[in-house]
Amino acid sequence: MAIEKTLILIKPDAAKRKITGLIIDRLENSGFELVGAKLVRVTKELAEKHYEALKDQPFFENLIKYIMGELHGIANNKILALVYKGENVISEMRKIVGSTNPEQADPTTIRGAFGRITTKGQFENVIHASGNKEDAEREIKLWFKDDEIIE
Ligand code: DAT
Ligand code: MG
Repeated sequence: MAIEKTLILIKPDAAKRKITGLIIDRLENSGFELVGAKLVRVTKELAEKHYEALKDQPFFENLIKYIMGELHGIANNKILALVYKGENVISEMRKIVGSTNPEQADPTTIRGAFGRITTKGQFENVIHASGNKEDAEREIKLWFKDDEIIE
């Protein structure tokens, strides 16, 4: 069993709706160790790098606006970024987070409980969690400096 780290982002819809605490409560109840936490100003460059694998998708442009907080009027494009560590933390956090489509997500998951699809078709799924080991390593490097991870 591998000790891994995973990147979590509390997305702007969650910040706007003041459910950051509820979400962190669920993450913390997993028992995994928090090893990184900070507010990040999301530049267009950071957003596009984070979602680079999706650049050809029709929803890409709105996805960038979403993660930058521009769909929700978040001042200074800020977002809360967290890193959790532990055995199989990547897949275990994905279970807690739930499916990408919030309407298909199990209602006991974070996305199932708090996510929605707007009438314009925007997925508002309240949280990001790295999908696999490669993504997690790339994403943590993108969002955090080495000395901001405390372990
Ligand atoms: P996940 O966030 O579950 O890892 P992903 O990496 O495939 O999902 O996509 C990243 C984000 O892009 C996702 O959280 C919401 C958005 N997205 C994905 N598929 C979508 C779709 N079919 N329509 C609208 N937004 C979508
Ligand atoms: Mg993903």
